Amino acid sequence: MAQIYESAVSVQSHNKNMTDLPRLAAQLIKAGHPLELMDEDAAHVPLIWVSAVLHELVKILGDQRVFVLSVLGIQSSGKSTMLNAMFGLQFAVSAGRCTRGAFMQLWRAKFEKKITELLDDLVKNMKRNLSELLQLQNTRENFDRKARQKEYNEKLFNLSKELAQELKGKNTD
Ligand SMILES: Nc1nc2c(ncn2[C@@H]2O[C@H](COP(=O)(O)OP(=O)(O)OP(=O)(O)O)[C@@H](O)[C@H]2O)c(=O)[nH]1
Ligand SMILES: [Mg+2]
Repeated sequence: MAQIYESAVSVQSHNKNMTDLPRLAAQLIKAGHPLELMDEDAAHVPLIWVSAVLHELVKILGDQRVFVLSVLGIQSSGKSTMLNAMFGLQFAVSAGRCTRGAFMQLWRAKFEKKITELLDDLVKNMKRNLSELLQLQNTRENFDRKARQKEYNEKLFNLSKELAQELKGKNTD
């Protein structure tokens, strides 16, 4: 499609079918199909085509935030495996080289929900940690109080013992 469109543009063709091509490609991208950004066999990036498709895609998507994540790496370094694992995509994975060129794919993410879930988890964890901390503090205070009470009782007992002995001594004098 890229070659046909760029040829048509180069001869200034205003054929409606030709000018419709980027819009059709943008619809395919929105439906989840990948777009070839670079044809590695020809070592060529069809800039006119890619720009026209992206322009149409922006029109279709409207005022939505689009984050771009680029993954570059040497052959068979696990780029596709990582993207598939992260986003549930279906890029071909193979021990030998399986991708030629560069592709882009649109992935719809519901970040708001994810952020809410993350925040909920964070708050839950924080609450759990805080209650564990309070429990620990209470146990320690309890323990300290008991230890202090025991110490006080022993002191009292010893003092009364000493007093009793002293009194006994005085009585026998
Ligand atoms: N041991 C190990 N193998 C991996 C890992 N990630 C991917 N692989 C394997 O490495 C091979 C290449 O993985 P791909 O995901 O196809 O690599 P790629 O970078 O997309 O390759 P090209 O698109 O051909 O450049 C596959 O056999 C994967 O199963 C990893 O973390 N550990
Ligand atoms: Mg790959």
